[in-house]
Amino acid sequence: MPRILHFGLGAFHRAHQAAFTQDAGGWQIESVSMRNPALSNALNAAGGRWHLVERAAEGPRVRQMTVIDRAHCLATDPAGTLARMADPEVQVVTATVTEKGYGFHPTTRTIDVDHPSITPDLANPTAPKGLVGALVEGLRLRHAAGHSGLTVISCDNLTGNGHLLAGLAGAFARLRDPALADWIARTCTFPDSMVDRITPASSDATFAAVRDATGQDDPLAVETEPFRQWVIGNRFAGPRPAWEKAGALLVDDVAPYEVMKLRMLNGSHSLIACLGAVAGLGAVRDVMAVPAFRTLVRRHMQAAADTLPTIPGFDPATYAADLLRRFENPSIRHLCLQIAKDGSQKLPPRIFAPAAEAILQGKTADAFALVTAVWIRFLQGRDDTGGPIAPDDPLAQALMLAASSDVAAVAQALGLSDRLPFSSGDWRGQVSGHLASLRRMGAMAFAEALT
Ligand code: CS2
Repeated sequence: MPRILHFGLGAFHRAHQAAFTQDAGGWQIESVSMRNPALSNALNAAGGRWHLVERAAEGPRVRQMTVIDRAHCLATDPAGTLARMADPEVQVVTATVTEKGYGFHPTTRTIDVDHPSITPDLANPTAPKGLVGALVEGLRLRHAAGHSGLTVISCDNLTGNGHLLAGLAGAFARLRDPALADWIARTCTFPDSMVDRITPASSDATFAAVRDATGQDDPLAVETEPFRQWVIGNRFAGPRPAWEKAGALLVDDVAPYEVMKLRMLNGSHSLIACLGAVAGLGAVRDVMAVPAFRTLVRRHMQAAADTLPTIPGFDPATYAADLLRRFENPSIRHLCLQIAKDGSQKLPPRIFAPAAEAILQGKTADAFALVTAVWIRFLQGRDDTGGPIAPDDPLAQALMLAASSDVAAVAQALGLSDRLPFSSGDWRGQVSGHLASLRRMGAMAFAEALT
């Protein structure tokens, strides 16, 4: 049976690509945990099965998932895992390793050879730990075995994710062997893809929902919302699952969908998450229940929509109304701290890119200055009641230090001082203004004063 090899065995993969693939039928997935052998072992012990809880406002629907038939761990078994890429049954590779798992320079989006997910793999390329090194080693084995190229699909929230990954894999391969890089460029494709399904980390409530519905304890259970969307660039190197049967959209150009989702959904999510953390609220739905916060979120969506290209058949107002409903879903407890994690990696495509475009077009970018201020306020490490906040971010230390100084210091810590929007003094002034008000008034009064 044709197979997908997937890198990144987290909850999002088990809620999104796995569900689309199971519903499309005809393909199986082998999934790779990047670091954690306990997860791959547990999944293998369960025969690859887990329960997916889809939480509609009316109540949960619990599904048995069977599409993964084997799991691997890259860290503990790199050779066994990557040998799978040399099996002709494997025709598609997918990946969810989060933004920080790629290893690119924030300004040029080219390979960063000093990045923790790249450097060790260049030194030890046959036992890679990161996505890019793993892809290149797997493709090297495939090429040596004389098989055709593969389709590699990034499913992370990055602008031009496929294009980005193609560039990184190509550059990494070139550093190892230019002939391999040429073969990859000739025979493999890296379509862009836009993925969407809100998937909170599993909790006791997830396990209780499975127990109530099935009488079974399933520590591998994952919960998610009913909504799901997958838009994939129609550029395959070989056979592919009939994902359109499961509702995926195969299109020539994913870019407009990607920016729409990153700016309207993910950008609003980052605002909600940081507002919630600063105001001492736990989950997205709690933030949405505060009228002044909801108004700020609605306005942010409007500002984000104003930066988008037109997509035929797409109505930003309907999309925004649907997003507000999804964020308000009373049966999903999506923690602010989960979304606020890794802001240094998430804000560039969600907030800084639309801000830069708005400034270049001579339009206001104040909505994006506001989110940036709330994020910096979050990085200051104390909520409005004085309770501690511990930002989880690869740049946490430098950012927290910078956040106690000013926006220019934050730009420097990000390596983005010379780039729009940070290079605009007016925009930095807007961020500083919002930041001062947030500190003086607290997030709640700040939002009320603006609405
Ligand atoms: C969220 C996303 O954690 C985050 O940064 O914004 O994971 C979001 O829930 C998904 O992209 C929804 O598809």
